[in-house]
Amino acid sequence: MPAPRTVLLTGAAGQLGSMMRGLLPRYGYELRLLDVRPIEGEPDAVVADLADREALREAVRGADAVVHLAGISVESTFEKILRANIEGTYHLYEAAREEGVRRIVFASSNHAVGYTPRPQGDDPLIPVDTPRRPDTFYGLSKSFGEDLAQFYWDKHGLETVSVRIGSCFPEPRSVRSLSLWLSPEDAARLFHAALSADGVGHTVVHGSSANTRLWWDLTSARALGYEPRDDSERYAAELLAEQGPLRPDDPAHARLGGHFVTDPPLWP
Ligand code: NAI
Ligand code: 15L
Repeated sequence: MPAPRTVLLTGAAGQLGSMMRGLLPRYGYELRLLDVRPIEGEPDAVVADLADREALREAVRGADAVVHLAGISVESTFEKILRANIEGTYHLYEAAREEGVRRIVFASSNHAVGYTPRPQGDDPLIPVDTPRRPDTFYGLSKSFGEDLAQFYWDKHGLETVSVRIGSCFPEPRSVRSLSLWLSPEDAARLFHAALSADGVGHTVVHGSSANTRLWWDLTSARALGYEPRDDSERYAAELLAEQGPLRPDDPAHARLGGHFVTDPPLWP
């Protein structure tokens, strides 16, 4: 596949989207922006809901690839998750297929495998083919997105890299996220690798920096050419002093998904 140049960034108004708007052009991409919310200072951004197939078709037309960040990014009611994340991602894939887009980078999440016990002691890192164990309706929608991506590759030859993002914020916010943190700069490195690697078919990768306390295996991400440069360890002393160490007897500390595992489900 020729190196993509024009990339549609969905969810461009969000916190990750805003950081990627600043970082991805450094790799030579020309970004088109889409979000259901207007973006200040970006008059050309497409303001559209993922339910609007026509708007999606127009937005992807002529694009080489899509970085799909749009959607509800935390737990919500099943109805809202269904509309934005499950149906919305389907609409995006259909628009991409209809317009001949060759590759999507899909923002999956650690919450697709949130019930997985975190490694303790000498336990091995969690492999990327660990069974999916969603911890929320939100995590279920990411699990669906990964299956959708596999289906569109097998059925239509539309490639996807599903990035199971750990925790991507300017700085880690908790002791748990010392293990899962993906720095914004490493996120851009990983998205660039996912956009530019050859022959990805459907590849699932873990999205974290090179954290000292890493819980999951980055081999499939590195195989795309991703070379993380950041490590959350420089935040460890302060976060541990504030929050104390993770307790193995606390279910929210013992599973990958953290409090998403123990929070009660949201009903309409
Ligand atoms: P965010 O909530 O800040 O941004 C999501 C964006 O999607 C928002 O700007 C929102 O307006 C837009 N959006 C929501 N529903 C939409 C719809 N129906 N149509 C069009 N746009 C819609 O979330 P954040 O943190 O920027 O995350 C981006 C993506 O990465 C999300 O898909 C999230 O699930 C995923 N992710 C993020 C992680 C993180 O640590 N930030 C971790 C794991 C996954
Ligand atoms: C996610 O999937 C969320 O989108 C983000 O807001 C964080 O909660 C992150 O996971 C996390 O697990 O830290």
